[in-house]
Amino acid sequence: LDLSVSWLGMQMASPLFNASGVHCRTKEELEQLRRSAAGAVVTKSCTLAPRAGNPEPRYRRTALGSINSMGLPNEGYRYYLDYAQAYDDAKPLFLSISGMTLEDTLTILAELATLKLPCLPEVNLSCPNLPGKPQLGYDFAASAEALAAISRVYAQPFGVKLPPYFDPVHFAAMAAVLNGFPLLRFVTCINSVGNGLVIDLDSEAAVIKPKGGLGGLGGDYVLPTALANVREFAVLLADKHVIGCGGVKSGAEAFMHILAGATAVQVGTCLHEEGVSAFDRIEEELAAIMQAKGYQRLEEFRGRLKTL
Ligand code: RRO
Repeated sequence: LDLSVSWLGMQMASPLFNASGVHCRTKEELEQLRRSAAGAVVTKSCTLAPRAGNPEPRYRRTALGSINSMGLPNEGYRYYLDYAQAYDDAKPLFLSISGMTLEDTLTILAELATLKLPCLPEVNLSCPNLPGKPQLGYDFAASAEALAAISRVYAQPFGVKLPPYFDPVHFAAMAAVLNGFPLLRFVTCINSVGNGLVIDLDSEAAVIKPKGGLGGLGGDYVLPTALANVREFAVLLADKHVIGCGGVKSGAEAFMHILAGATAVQVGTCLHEEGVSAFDRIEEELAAIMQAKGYQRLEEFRGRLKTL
């Protein structure tokens, strides 16, 4: 049985890796991912300057997943460039970038372009948790302008992290934008489902402090939305890769993401709750499902979703 994935010239021993934001803020956490069974590593989204993020509590586990309004706490982009500079491992490394403005993102990418670092950028178009700042991915014209500017300063392959979309018209509109940029080689679907409200019945209170309790949902809440986004973009972006993210907590959901068309699959909420041993467990479960179904390689079922 072979769980390996080859894409964009990279080799992954497993299709599973962390979702940006989870277990990847510090070098210690990144090293734990590098040494784990994960097939790749992606860093916490970075900004020009280090950020403390939003006031706590800002993450809560719930029965069906998680809600967060972290507010982009990170060590500043130079910290992650340092990590990438010292990185010496065959396991692919992705650098997530989420400037507070487009100019900041361009500054980071322009610097990255001058360095020959062993990492691929995942530009975050979808942070839902910055008070007063909309998710860029929901503004198609602004996304097109951002991608044009990115392509000018960074003439190398890159990817974007997208927010969830909820209407076929929006899938088509965003796909038309994305297909205009040949250096855009992958999209990661989905970021958290933004601005949910989890209420604690006993205390009659929100469970996180920022934004009056609003935060991004992950886990079981989002699996069908994530699968729909993976499926639609896998069909609409025929010569790009889709990385699945959302609701993966066992081999079953990983299999579904790949069936929907995902090249590789990220784990967020479950990794946050379980730690890096989640990768060993989910890989074993995925292998067992493939074994039971008679599949030996991921290509044998990737994108082969049946419709009725
Ligand atoms: O840091 C966050 O609050 C955060 C980010 Br940047 C993101 O892209 N998605 C998310 O759920 N939280």
